[in-house]
Amino acid sequence: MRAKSSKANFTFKTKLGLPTVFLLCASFFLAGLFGSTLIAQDVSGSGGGRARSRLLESTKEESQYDFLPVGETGDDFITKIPFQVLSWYPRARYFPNFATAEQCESIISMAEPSLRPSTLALREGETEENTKGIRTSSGVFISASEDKTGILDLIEEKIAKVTMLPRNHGEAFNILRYEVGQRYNCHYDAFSAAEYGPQKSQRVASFLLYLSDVQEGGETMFPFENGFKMDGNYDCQECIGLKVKPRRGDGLLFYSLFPNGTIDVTSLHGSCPVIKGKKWVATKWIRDQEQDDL
Ligand SMILES: O=C(O)CCC(=O)C(=O)O
Repeated sequence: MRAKSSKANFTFKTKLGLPTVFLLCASFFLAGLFGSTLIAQDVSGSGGGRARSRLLESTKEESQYDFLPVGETGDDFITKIPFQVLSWYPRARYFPNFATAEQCESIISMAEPSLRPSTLALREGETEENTKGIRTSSGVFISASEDKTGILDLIEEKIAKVTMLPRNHGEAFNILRYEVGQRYNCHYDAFSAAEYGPQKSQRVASFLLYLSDVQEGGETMFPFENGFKMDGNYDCQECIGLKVKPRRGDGLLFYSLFPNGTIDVTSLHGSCPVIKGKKWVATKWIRDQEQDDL
């Protein structure tokens, strides 16, 4: 057997000649190198490793799934939106690459000329004066219908898909910019009747779309995550608990209410001060009732 195979090799080399074999090997090597470079360019040309998964999201996997008949408002395709569960207390999910870099840039350009100092919903006895310093960002409200580019419309539709909360329950996007030292102290997005009086509707969930990376600081923090520090001895300035680092295009969803409609106390959250860089984020609050200000 051994002798036979070495004879076969010998015949192959002598028929083609050593220079031809060398040329063939070299061309296979070059073809492989060229091909892999092309593939790598395709990935990095759209923004590196994270961009690759962006290309894969929301794809229609027609061959992989056996589709069911859909209702009037259903989709005849499968949507893939990757997520990571960050916590059950509060119910928080993270969505890498929820929006593209271009979409984020466009939202920033739309918002930047109209920014004003951010405001707060005031409790009884609170005034603008005595709440100064709690929320120091600038912001502007923009609804999807005001955005002629259609980007906020797409984002809003995607948020509705991941929350399964109807689009018309959402407030307009609040686009926020935090500069160095700016923050939002710990607070609830839901309004307790005891503190804010009776409400026409209640905030159920919040979706934050990070429009920029932040070099240092600026995390969204949940100091009471899983009941931690809930004895009242916490200092929001410490920036503790579950911290979500802003990365351009990523999304964060959390629920302020339990399924029974009561406020989840572990949903207390805030924005750590930006230490280096700038933070841009688009917040969408989603309520239990339709919103008529859209
Ligand atoms: O900027 C953040 O990370 C948090 C924003 C926030 O808490 C809010 O807008 O209610």
